[in-house]
Amino acid sequence: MPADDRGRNRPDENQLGRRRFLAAGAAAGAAALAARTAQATTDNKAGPPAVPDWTKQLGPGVGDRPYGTPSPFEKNVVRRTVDWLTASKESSVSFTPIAEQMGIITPSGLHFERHHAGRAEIDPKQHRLVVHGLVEREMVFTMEDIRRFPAISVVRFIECPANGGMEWRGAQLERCQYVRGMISCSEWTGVPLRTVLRETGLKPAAKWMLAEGADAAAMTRSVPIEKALDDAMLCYGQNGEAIRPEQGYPLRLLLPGWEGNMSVKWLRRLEFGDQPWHTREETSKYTDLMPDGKARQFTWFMEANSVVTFPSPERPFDGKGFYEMSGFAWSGLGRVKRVDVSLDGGRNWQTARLHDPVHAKALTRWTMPMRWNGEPLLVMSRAQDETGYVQPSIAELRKVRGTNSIYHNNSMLTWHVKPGGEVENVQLK
Ligand SMILES: Nc1nc2c(c(=O)[nH]1)N[C@H]1C(S)=C(S)[C@@H](COP(=O)(O)O)O[C@H]1N2
Ligand SMILES: [Mo]
Repeated sequence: MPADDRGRNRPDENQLGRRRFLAAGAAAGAAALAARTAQATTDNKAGPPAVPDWTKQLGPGVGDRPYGTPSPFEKNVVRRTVDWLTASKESSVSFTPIAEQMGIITPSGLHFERHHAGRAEIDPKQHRLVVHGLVEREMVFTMEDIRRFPAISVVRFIECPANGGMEWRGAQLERCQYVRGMISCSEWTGVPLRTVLRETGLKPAAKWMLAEGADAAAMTRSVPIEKALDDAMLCYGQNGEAIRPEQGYPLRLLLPGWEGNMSVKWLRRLEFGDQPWHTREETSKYTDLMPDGKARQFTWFMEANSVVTFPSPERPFDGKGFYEMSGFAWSGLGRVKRVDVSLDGGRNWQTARLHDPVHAKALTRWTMPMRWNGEPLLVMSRAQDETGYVQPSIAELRKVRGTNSIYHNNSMLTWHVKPGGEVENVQLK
């Protein structure tokens, strides 16, 4: 891993407060910090009292960039792929850099991508959504029709159920981006599906809905009618602008809290029927092979999960001292109620602080102040949601699920912090 890829993190003296730093009796730490500050002053040709180049000349004018992009100094905060994971770029996945994400909203350009047949590039004027089958009135909607319905916006995550799927048999990936980065969280705008279904009507026999994408995969999934009428949405907006092509422009189905696979992108068809279709994506894929050789089908919910994003393999500690540990927790069944953090591999636990807002079925930010004295740590986080469900350990999950599965590995991760501050992904027995 290149050194500039590690995103080293420094303790921020302003955030922690110099007084608290001293009050805690960290005299040695304070001396080191003072020395570092003095060094920074002599080394730095740009900070005060020096006058840097960018202060001496006019900057590029307004309108220079009609659509803004991040600073070039943030060039390492990007989606990444794992070469050996997939056979082709068209059927592949890129991971969100969750360790570098701030707050709970994933920037649209960093939303993870999972395409089965590449990204469809769709002209919204040509795009249609057909609703047919067991409805009172079969209808075809243009994008303009869909945008005329009363709109809502909600903050929700999308998570591929294969998130963590490479680690059923052991830890093997050295970035939390790869270990848990098949999740992103956006503010989605669109119309509740039930509003649109009021126009088409539903026949009493309609118990299932088939959603189909307009991409070359024509991806299809069966959705029970209860979910379609509950919080399913037809989305055309993402984080304040039109949904990105990678996320299904111009129209995607959103099934909050359920397998990302079911949130069909580039949505073109909804068919209503009296039973599920048993498509490829719900038979040969997205089923869970159990220890007895049988496969569980229709395991729709994304259960409570969490990750420590700092410290993490890509964001190690830089010296002893005070730090604010941080991470995410989420649950597809509602709100995160509590996150506990252990520094000793699960022997002792402390409850982390959850940051507002805590949305249902959304990434929730947690933090925990700590002091690191250079001792090795086994850092873990454990999420609990409002249903009372507690995130399992990998050992507990294996007892029930064995190791044949790909999907739905929501077990706790363990980061081994070494004396130098580097962080390694490990699994406890
Ligand atoms: N039409 C279509 N919809 C799709 C897919 C696809 O390949 N085609 N991939 C699915 C999978 S497996 C996941 S996990 C999510 C990923 O959404 P994202 O690419 O916006 O992150 O979209 C789902 N919807
Ligand atoms: Mo997926």
